[in-house]
Amino acid sequence: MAVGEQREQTEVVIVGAGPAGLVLAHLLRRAGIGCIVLEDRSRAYVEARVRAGVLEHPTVELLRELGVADRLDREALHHRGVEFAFAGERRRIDFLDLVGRSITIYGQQEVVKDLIASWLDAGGDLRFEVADVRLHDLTSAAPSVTYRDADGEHRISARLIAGCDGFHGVCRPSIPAGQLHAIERVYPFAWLGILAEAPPTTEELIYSSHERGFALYSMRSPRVTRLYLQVAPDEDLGAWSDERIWDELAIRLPTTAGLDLRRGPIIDKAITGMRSFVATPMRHGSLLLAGDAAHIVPPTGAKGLNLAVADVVVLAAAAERYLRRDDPSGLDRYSEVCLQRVWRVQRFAWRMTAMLHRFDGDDEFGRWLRLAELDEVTATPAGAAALAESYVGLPFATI
Ligand code: RFL
Ligand code: PHB
Repeated sequence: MAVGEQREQTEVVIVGAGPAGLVLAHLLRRAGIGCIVLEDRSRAYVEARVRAGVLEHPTVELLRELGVADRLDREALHHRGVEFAFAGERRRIDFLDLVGRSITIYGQQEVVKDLIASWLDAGGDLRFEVADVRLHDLTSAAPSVTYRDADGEHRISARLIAGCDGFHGVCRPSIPAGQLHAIERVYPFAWLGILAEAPPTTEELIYSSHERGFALYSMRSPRVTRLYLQVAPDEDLGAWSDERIWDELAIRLPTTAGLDLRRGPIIDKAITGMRSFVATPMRHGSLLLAGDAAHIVPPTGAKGLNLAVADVVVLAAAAERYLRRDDPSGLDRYSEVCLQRVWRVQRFAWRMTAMLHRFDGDDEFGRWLRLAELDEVTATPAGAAALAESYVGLPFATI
């Protein structure tokens, strides 16, 4: 133990204040379980990080149950379907008609802001800008987490540690080599995403499959559009002036069918690589991985945030059983229960990705197969219902 180290104790240390860590903190508070959340970035940084926008039905219901959906209920957009554009046509599928549920459009950073505000207002312990987070003695009876801040060195002893620190965090790499198996597929393209101060001119999202590559028309509010273009995996963002981005979007999106692609100031611009990744098992001793720390899905399925929330629902139930009833059976089943959903969602996100993107080197046969698949999911009731069921979100698992 380091000299001058400040020591504390809690029931659960949560590493990471993204959607997984913050929703978990609220779930644990509801169960009366003590926790401390550690975040290496500043509050301003995490509240400004632009990412997801599509919330599944079960995610929204949970945010309501947790009492953090007042602003969402006032400001979010509710979409009852999505459109697919391909082969010069636009076809819509209506989730509400097909499966009786719909989706909600509300920016991830808005969800994060609401979760943080409510957590701190009620006196929750959330420490920003902590440095050098390390996990210790994960398979012993006395695990702990150390970190540094302006006050010096800290050690928090806990019963459980929740690794909610995203794909590039420290929790997954803390598991010894040989104890974790990683399964990965990296796609030969990336997404260039922009946020623009331009009012959307259609009501729903448009997933467009074009011979020059995929494009997605999405939005955040009645004043802000969110748009994506498929680009090369090593694309240079500097090569994309605002004008070039708008011109390319105008080519790939079906602007002749009533979509007026209004241009406006671009307020965020970034390139994101595309991968599918699963780390298994999702538990090592007292460490439970959740969200992007354990798995990544390509964004075409709009699932990463929702999957992170689904994990922590299971994690909270398992933790409660262990900490309140001294029953470790939930912890023992945690990985298996989460991975069942993870693989279903992986399959859905992979399928959306394969169906909608241009693959360099693909032959004519492959291109026709993709069009046939788009036809099937937009023109047959069974095909559309299967897609709708996955898109709006499976019910949460119980443990
Ligand atoms: P996050 O959000 O990455 O949060 C992890 C947090 O941990 C912090 N951290 C650490 N803290 C302490 N110590 C350390 N050593 C730490 N290292 C990291 C980080 O600063 C951060 O605050 O993971 P989480 O909570 O698992 O949430 C996952 C989601 O963020 C992610 O899956 C989604 O954004 C994915 N995603 C989408 N998901 C959806 O459900 N619907 C969508 O429409 C959707 N669209 C998207 C997306 C992701 C995208 N990008 C940019 C990857 C669109 C895009 C373009
Ligand atoms: C978004 O609005 O950011 C968004 C929508 C649908 C996706 C991915 C991202 O599949």
